[in-house]
Amino acid sequence: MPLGAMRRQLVSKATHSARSAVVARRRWQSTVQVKKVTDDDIAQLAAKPLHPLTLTDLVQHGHPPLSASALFHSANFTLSILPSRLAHRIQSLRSLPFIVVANPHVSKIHNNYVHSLGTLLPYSEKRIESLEDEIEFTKVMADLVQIHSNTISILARGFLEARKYISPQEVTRFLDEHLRARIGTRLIAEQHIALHFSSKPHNDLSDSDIHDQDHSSYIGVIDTALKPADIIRSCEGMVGEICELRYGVRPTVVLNGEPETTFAHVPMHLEYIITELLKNAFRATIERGMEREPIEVTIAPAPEELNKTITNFDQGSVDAASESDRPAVSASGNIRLLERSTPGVTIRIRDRGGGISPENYAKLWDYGFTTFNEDQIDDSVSGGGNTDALSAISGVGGGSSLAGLGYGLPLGRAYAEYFGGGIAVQSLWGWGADVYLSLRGVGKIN
Ligand code: ADP
Ligand code: K
Ligand code: MG
Repeated sequence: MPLGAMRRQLVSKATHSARSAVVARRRWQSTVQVKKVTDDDIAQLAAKPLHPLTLTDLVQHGHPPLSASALFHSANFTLSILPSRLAHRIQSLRSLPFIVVANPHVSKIHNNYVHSLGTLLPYSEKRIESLEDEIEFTKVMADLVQIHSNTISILARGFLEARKYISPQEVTRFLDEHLRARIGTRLIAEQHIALHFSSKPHNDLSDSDIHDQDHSSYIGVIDTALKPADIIRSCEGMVGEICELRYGVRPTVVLNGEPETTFAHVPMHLEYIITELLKNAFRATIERGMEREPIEVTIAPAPEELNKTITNFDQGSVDAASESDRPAVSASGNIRLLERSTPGVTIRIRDRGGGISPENYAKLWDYGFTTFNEDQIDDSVSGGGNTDALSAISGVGGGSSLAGLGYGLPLGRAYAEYFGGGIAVQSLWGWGADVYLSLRGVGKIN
């Protein structure tokens, strides 16, 4: 098909009525081919050395809109690293105690990985060099992102059901590796999808659109001028809504420090972390009946010298080899954009919710550790309500519950550490908690 016709077809697919969008999406998903995955396939792929993801990988194709050849390059790069990553995850799931893998929820996740590998295998022998293939491949990426979107709540349910057969420490060890690797895999797939939709061939771009894209702060899923204050305000609204709907009260947030700060990061990641930290602070505040005391959020840009280099790995993941510092950006066109922002930021969230007991403090980072008990929070507000741990889980992802999974802190820290940041919790038992979230700008170069 000539390029112009292809472009028109895609644009009409992407922009027309909701009805045709639904039809298009259904067709989009149902056309993904799946090949049978053998144990040999898995063993061979898992034997390959893993490519540790770096920022350079994500921005190497240059600033959008990408040309067709840069887009093919992105697809081939993505294709060169995903199959072995998936194979490693499958092996890691298979090495859990048998009775745990046999749990229907854990086994569903295992099967999802096998399915995703099966959708990639048909491509493993060829290079993507035509727009047709690239479109098909992007469908595979969309399928991959979609099928794994509920992984966390499903695994949480599985491990909760299997808790007699596996210790909290073993669960934490497995999930720390698994969920960190998942962050990288999703990032690679989502980056290709984002670059696809903002590329020249797949967009009916006029000259002025191209001009707009050149001035956009986005490179795929990375916002090179991300403003934490905006994310904090929108997460405050969302978490406040949950409080209001479920408990009839809404703590407030006072934002201070340097709210104008911007830096380069992945907005989806910051949003996840801030939501979890605010949920914790709001919950503690409500349980203590301290809504009159605002939660104080301070934004402090990191001093220049703190962020000389950028490293960006699947940290904590045993199968991702550590790598020495690499330059952040090789694609020269991106350097100008990346330098506009500060090298990093620390955000302190201070609440008057009573802090954390010394006994619980040691368990904060265990996946599944929670003190959430909906009755308690209901009692401290108005009374009523009765929810067990399993039904609280259904709130995850949808975000309709303030807590309950016990995954907020450890997973939040995994996201923060992914690009070299971290989370530290200080507790003044009987008074309140200070949570320090530090993040490095993913694009700072020297
Ligand atoms: P969850 O919120 O689902 O319980 P988290 O990992 O987010 O899981 O937090 C684990 C536990 O840490 C909470 O149940 C709570 O006991 C404690 N915690 C976290 N943040 C705070 C805070 N700001 N104040 C008091 N306790 C906290
Ligand atoms: K926890
Ligand atoms: Mg929480």
